[in-house]
Amino acid sequence: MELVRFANTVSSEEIINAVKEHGYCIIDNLVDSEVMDKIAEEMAEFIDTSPYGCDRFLGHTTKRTGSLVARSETARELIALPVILDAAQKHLSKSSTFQLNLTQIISVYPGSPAQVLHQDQLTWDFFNFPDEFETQFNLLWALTDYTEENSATRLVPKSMYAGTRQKFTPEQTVCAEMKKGSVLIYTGKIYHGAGENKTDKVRQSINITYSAGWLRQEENQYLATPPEIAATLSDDMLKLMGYQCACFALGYVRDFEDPLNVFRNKQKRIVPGLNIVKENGHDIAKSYALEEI
Ligand SMILES: O=C(O)CCC(=O)C(=O)O
Ligand SMILES: [Fe+2]
Repeated sequence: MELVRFANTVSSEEIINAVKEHGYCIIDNLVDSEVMDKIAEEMAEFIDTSPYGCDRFLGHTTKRTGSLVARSETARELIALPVILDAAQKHLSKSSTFQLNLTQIISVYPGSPAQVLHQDQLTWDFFNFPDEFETQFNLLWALTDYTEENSATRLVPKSMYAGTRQKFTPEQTVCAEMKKGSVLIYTGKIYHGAGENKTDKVRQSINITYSAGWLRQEENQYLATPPEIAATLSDDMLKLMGYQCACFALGYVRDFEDPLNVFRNKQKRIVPGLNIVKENGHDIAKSYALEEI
């Protein structure tokens, strides 16, 4: 089966349309392979010391190494790539805010068996989200070339509306082969999993996922990035990490203060923004403004 793939001139609109129709797409060479080499270098010491997975899903010969915002300055560029953020915002637009959900390097070592096919959104307690509600916008960046032999991620095209706990055969999957610097983008609803690594080399990807602003993040961004590093980041990056309120009131601090301003030691309180909509007879604020205290 032909893979859904784009050149790196693709627009965010084309990305989200492909994800809506097929559940995934690949963008070839979205960044230069040197960007990947830099991230690999910055993360090498952490990958060396991170543990193998503790169960079959995580993989007994697969390592996951997180905290990319804190550990890799170059990874921050990937996390905040404008075309990706634009597509994430559009894909998750049923929610008034979206956020960084997790960052990790996945290293699949030689001999690793294929991972069970799964939907990433099952992370939220296997909750059966409605088809039209997108929870996640997920990325696997090829940190090494991705081949069928070295465990490139396998996906079941168009499986995103099949419902939870479905089973698929390997024959129903496609293999996301791509070069280093390319990226696989997929909805949290599509069935997928790492393939088997039949080679004698490690396969590595950078898994960066974004989620609806009101869902609990998988990777705890407030603790993963120590405050002294967080203080050096831009407001936009901090907001993406969750230093902002979702849906008006989720995440406020003390006396209805805005988290980013508390973190920056500014005295501001949240007030409803202009975007107030009527839902079930109630006025619901979909955004907020800040007022000096
Ligand atoms: O490593 C891969 O190819 C996919 C990993 C994955 O899907 C997961 O851990 O949720
Ligand atoms: Fe997954």
